[in-house]
Amino acid sequence: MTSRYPASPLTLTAALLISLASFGATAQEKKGVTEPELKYRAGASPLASEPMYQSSNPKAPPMTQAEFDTARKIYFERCAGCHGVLRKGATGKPLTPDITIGKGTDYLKVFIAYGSPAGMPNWQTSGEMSEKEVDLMARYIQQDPPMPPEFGMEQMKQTWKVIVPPEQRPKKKLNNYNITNIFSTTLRDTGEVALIDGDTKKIINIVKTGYAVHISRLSASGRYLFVIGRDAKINMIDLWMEKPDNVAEIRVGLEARSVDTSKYKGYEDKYAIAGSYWPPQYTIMNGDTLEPLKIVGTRGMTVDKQEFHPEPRVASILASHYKPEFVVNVKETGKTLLVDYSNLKALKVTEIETARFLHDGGFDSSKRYFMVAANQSNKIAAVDMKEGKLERLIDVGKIPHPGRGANFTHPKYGPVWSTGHLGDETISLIGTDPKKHKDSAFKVVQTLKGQGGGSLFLKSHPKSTHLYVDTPLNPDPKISQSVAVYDINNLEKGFTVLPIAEWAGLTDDGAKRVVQPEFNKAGDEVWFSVWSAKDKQSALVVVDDKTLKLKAVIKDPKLITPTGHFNVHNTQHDVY
Ligand code: DHE
Repeated sequence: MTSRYPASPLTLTAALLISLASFGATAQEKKGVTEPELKYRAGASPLASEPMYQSSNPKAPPMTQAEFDTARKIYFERCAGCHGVLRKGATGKPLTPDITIGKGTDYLKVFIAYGSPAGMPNWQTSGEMSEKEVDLMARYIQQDPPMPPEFGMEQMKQTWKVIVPPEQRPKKKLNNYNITNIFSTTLRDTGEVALIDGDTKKIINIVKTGYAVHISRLSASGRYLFVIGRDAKINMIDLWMEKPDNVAEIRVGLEARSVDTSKYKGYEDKYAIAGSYWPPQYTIMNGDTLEPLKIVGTRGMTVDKQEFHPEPRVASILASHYKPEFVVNVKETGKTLLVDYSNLKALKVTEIETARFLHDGGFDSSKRYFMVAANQSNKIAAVDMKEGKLERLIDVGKIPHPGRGANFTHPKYGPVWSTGHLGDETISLIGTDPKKHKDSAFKVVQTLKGQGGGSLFLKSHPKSTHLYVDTPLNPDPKISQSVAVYDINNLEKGFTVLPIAEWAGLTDDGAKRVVQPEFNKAGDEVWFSVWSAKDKQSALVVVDDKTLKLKAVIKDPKLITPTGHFNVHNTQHDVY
């Protein structure tokens, strides 16, 4: 980030600057905020274009309707990710009128223009907002927050389409693909996924999905692929078709990130579930048509201060293998819900107190323990899926970001689950075997030093002796364009760097961020996305896991902004 300190015509007083520090954060916090963290949180919300009602607060400074609408759009594109839709505060501070009116327009203008030590970007001095826009935003955040519309059963049904009804779908697999080794690759900025044959490395189909598509998950049988976009659109793709394609779709809200399907014995392919950011709720659907069956709101009290939160977003969702339950992680309230789907008419939900702000996570190798990052608390919560209780909250590095994490057998501590961090260069290894390795269970048994902060995902495989750690959000291109690989049997040796972006051989000057290691089914090769902007070339790079040498580069003009990729077998069986 560029300097946050004044060199510009804004009228400041020393008093304003001093009080700014108290509104924003302590000097100590400043040290910890890194560019990657800011970049990662400041995603644009699809809510910007939703109609919203403006109520006027007589105490707030005046705004015309046109000014209000412009400011609202800017707010949802730039600010809502951190401060929340209703400005109640998420990873950013609360900005409700009871706080902002007291601060006044001049104070707020300084805050927006120069940023704060706690991580508020310096919108004006960085050139991202004009002085006029800063003034607009300072007045806007003193108005009552406009409320996006709710999205209930009626709205969902209006968007629900069964493109190919179950009775007209193939009775057996109609193609010759080895579907268990297909990869579903997110093409983020085109709103598509590329289905790639893992054996031949050829693109099978590019399937239209939701806006800024986010993740893919599999049905228990491995036949259906579910994809969710940030606009809360779910696409259901049938891998048995001659050319796998959409068979059903629905929108479950206005903004979302997570989807999964029922995995427990007897409920295979029966239900799908998706969580939304807005409205704050989760929806259980029929597993072969996406018909919405049950919507449950997540508004409620926070785990720590036990205060009401009006918009607790649903972060990761995973299906238990132990019971007919979905694990639903509610970000702002810091609660992990175990939702028993065996009787939707008498839904039983076990509410486990974990920590704020829950984000991503996955199972340990036995699948008994669910390990989830409470990223702003710098903790991992281990939840026992068998007993339905919190096993332990574990302190890790700064802003853990595991994806689903990586499991492997540590030569000394036995089975461990691991996470990298956005905010520092460490990788925390946590023991997960309370039977044979009681002393190290649910403790950080070893901390590895990685290439740097800005890590999003790491991966291993039961057949591999390597751990791969990406760092796509590190500000140093050398680090963001390569991955670190550790030899699991010789962790003391440190890591080897693989120059993945260089191996891709791209000729333009794109960002080439290397993101998300993902193994093939056999566990003998690892795929990476080399992610550049929409108008630049991107690629996928495949590495031989034994030799750590380049095996293949997949390039195609249609592979625009590839980010996450999901191998059918590994995603279906939670192998990571
Ligand atoms: Fe993600 C998983 C939310 C930005 C790629 N991301 C998740 C999950 C959540 C989430 C809640 C867990 C889903 C689950 O398991 O059910 N992601 C968010 C955000 O709110 C955030 C920070 C900002 C935003 O505006 O969306 C965000 N995510 C990104 C990206 O910028 C990434 C790197 C590129 C992209 O495609 O958008 C990205 N997120 C991913 C991927 C996963 C993911 C690849 C799945 C990891 C896995 O192994 O399962």
